[in-house]
Amino acid sequence: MKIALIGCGFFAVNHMHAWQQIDGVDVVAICDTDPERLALIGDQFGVATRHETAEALFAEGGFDAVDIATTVSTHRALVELAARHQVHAICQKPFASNMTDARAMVSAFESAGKTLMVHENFRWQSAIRRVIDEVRNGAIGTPFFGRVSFRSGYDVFSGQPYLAEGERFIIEDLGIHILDIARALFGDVTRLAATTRRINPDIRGEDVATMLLTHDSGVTSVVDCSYATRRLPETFPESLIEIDGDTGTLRLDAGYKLTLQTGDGSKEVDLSPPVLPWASRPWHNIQESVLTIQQHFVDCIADQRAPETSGADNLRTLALVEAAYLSASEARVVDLNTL
Ligand code: NAD
Ligand code: 89V
Repeated sequence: MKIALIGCGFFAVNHMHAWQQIDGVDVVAICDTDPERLALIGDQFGVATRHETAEALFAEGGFDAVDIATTVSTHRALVELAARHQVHAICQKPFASNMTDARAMVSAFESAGKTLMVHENFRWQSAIRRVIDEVRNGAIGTPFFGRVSFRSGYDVFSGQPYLAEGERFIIEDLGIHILDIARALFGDVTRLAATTRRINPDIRGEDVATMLLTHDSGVTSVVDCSYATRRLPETFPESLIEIDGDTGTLRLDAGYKLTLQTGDGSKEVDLSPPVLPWASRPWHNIQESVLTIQQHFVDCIADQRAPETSGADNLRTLALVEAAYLSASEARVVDLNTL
C-alpha cells in the first residue's frame, strides 16, 4: 500500500515510525505547509517526494491512501480532497470541530466508496484492549458501573503549544479518547451530564472535566479527566479503569496493573506495554497503539471490512464531546438523540 502523509508535526513522527514497521506499506510522499517540518521528516525517514500544499500532493498522486496528521481545523477540507481523489484516508482525532463537518466528511467517503478511519488510538492500547476483551468475554458478568479516569499534571503544552490556545481543551483533545474507551466498554450513550473547570490560569480552555454517562446497555459510567492533578506517581498517559459487574469487579490501576475479582478469587496481571525500539517513556503506550491502529487500517482495507474506529463510528464519540460542552455550558443533562 502506498501512503502519503499530510502534516509532519509533533505526532506525525510516531505515524512515520509505525508505517515503517508495517509489512507492505511504503510512505511515498509527504506534505506540510511548513518547509522546515517537511525537510525534517523527509530527511529523517528518507522520503524524497515532498509537497507544501495538499492540492499539489493530490495533483501528483501515486498513492492509495492518505494519512492526515494535521490539527482539527484542516481535517474537513483534507478529508473531502481525499474523497474527491478516490483514496482511502486515516484522519487524526479530533475528527472534526463540529457534527456538521464530521457528518459531511463521512458522507463524502460513503459516496467515494473508500475507507475512512479515525486515528482514535487510545482504545487500541494493549492494556485497554485487554480490559475491553475481559468485559466483552463476560469475565465480570454484566457490568452495571464503570469509571474511566485520566488525571495528570504532565506538561502537554511544551510539545503541543496549540493546546493552551484553544477555547476548548481537555474534552476535545483528551476527553475524546476517554469517552471513546467508555463507548468501547459499555456501548452507546443516551444521556450525558458534565461539569468543567479551568485551574491552570495560563491556558484558555478547560483543563478539568467530569462527565456522567447513561449507556443504552444500562451501565452508568463516570468519565473524568484532568491536567491539573499533581500527584505521585504521575500516571501520564495512563487511563485508569474501574468496572463493577454482577459477578465480579475489574480494576486497571496505575502501573498497568489489572485486578480481576470474581467468585473464583482474585487475579492480578501486569499489562505493562512494550517499549517499541523507536518509543520513549512515558509515551510508549500511546506509541504502541499507533502501530496497532495503523496495522488495523491496512488490514481492514486488505479484507474490505469497516474499521472499528471508522469515520461513521467516530460520529458517536464526537457527539459525546459536543454533548459534554453543551451540558457544561447550560448546566443540564443532554439527551444524545437531540444532537
Ligand atoms: P502539530 O501542530 O505539531 O503538527 C501539525 C502539522 O501539520 C504542522 O507541521 C503544520 O505545519 C501542518 N499543517 C497544518 N495545516 C496543514 C495543511 N493544510 N496541509 C499540510 N500541512 C499542514 O500538531 P500535532 O501535535 O502533531 O497534532 C496533530 C494531530 O494529532 C492533532 O489533531 C492532535 O490532536 C493529534 N494528536 C493525537 C495524539 C494521539 O495520541 N492520538 C497525540 C498527539 C496529537
Ligand atoms: O492524545 C492526545 O491527543 C494528546 C495528549 C495525550 C497529550 O492529550 O494530545
